[in-house]
Amino acid sequence: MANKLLYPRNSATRRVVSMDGMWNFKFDYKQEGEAKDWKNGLKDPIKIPVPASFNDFFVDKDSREYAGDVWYETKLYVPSEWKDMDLDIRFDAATHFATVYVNGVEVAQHKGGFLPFNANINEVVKFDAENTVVVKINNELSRQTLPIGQTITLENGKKMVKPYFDFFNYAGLQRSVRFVATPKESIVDFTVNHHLDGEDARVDYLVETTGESQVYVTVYDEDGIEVASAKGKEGTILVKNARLWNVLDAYLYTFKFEIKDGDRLIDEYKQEIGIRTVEVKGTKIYINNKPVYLKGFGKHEDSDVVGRGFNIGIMKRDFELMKWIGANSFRTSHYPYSEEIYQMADREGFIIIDETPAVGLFESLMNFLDASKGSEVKFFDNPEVHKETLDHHLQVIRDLITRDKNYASVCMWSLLNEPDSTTDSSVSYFEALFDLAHELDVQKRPRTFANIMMAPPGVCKCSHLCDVISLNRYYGWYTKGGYEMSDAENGFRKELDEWAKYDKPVIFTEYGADTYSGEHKLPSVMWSEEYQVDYLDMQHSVFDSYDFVVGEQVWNFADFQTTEGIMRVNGNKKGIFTRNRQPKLAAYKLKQRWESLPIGFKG
Ligand code: BDP
Repeated sequence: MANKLLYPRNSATRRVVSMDGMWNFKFDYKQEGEAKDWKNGLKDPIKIPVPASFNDFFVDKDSREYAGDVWYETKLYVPSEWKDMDLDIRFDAATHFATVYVNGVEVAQHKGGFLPFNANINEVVKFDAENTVVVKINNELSRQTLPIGQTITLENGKKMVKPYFDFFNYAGLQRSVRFVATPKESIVDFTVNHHLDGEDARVDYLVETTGESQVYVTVYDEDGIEVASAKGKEGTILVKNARLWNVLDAYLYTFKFEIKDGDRLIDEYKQEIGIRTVEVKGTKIYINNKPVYLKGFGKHEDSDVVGRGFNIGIMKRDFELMKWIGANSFRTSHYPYSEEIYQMADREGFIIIDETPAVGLFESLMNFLDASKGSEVKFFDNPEVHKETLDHHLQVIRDLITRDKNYASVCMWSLLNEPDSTTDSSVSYFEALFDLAHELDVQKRPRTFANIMMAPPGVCKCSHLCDVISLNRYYGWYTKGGYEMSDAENGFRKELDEWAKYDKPVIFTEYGADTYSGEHKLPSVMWSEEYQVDYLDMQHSVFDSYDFVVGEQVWNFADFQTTEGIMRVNGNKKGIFTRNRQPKLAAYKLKQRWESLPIGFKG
């Protein structure tokens, strides 16, 4: 039985109650929460908002940098009307480990900070009464967590995380929490796969339920008119004259799934679904049999004050900016994003490269910056990586595909970001990931991973596994920046000449230059807004000379928070927009370029 990951929705048979708001909260500095039974409730707590990262609310550094357990608590009132239903608390995410207690009893444990899980409370719930919900969350990093990092203890006894990645290790209940009541016999999951047939579409579907009663599927168009229907847990629906989901021209049908016993409705679940196909042929990517060129960004879920907390206003602004600038795609670098973002991408017609949280798979005793110097490159030589880390990675892929498979916007899976793909020991690890993604995804979407600069053709041992090759490249920034830019360009072209031999589509999932907003200089110098423009011009002239380069996603959409260090000025400044979502000079240049490139560029 699939993990219950359907997005929580009210329907004729289902009840969803938001648990977002102010929760009680405590740092567990002395690691005493277990011994003192905080699972029963918190004494002298402070208040904290959910959803949000806890880090940036506080004015002291110990709170912001805190590593270890934190405890959240709230009350949940459950009416007895729902006593015959299946009762779950649905966490959209809890970063990175969570243990959930209801009325003092442990009801769930979950590893991984960016995918949903349920805590079933059937056995412990008190009806017509307040239930105490306590969540213990741990944000420590290790070689077995995704993302990867280290947790050290300072001489003063305080713990500190050392991420092997370039974004702040925000944590807490960063996404919504909901109480969900579903019928005992219910729809657990469904999967759709699309085929185009002239003007029509055939949609294969599979519905998973907890019982044996009859399943019905009805499809409605955007005007609410019924256009097709079918009966049974598995089958094919014919949608005549189908209006397809196209890039920046989305169309969403509503699929209604029902379980019925005669006329009695047992369960109902509705979801908007875009009908489209995705395919790779030769060096091109096709959506609905038409070649597409990807324009857009690597992003982060990151904003002022709430950190990585889902922020519906920031989401709206980001989509408006992406439309303004002429983008058509983004990568969920470097972890699966909040589900609302995929729903918005479905509605707006954006292509998503959906990434796992597998970042930092590079051996380094220091941090991300050392890793990127390639000082030590033996991550996959470590046997334990092939057990616990791989097991977790495979579980993340299972949950990611279960959660996101039906979104039309999701057109590619990115299984890792900048791993050490240069050793023989990496190959079997990668094969396991690529095989699993292929097996689980009925739509057989292209698989990729974001390749790091130190793994060029001939050195990378895993690129052959990719359906699309994704490159993160910084010629003219990390190598040969400034007046050496012409040499950078030559090196860049030499590398691309080698990738040509793979005969696969190549996209750039990262290229960018740190740019301090408001810093101007003519002629340009590195870090100035003018330099970001010069840098992008060079990159684009290179991309445009290679027919197999079919996508460009600038690093990054906006400035974002990182760990402090000598390479970062209160965060990474490669944004085309500032952290508060205002344009830098390069935004206008990109807008000019992207508005002039047709969707089928190089097709
Ligand atoms: C790449 C990483 C990304 C970093 C970026 C950078 O994939 O997370 O933020 O470089 O250095 O190595 O800006």
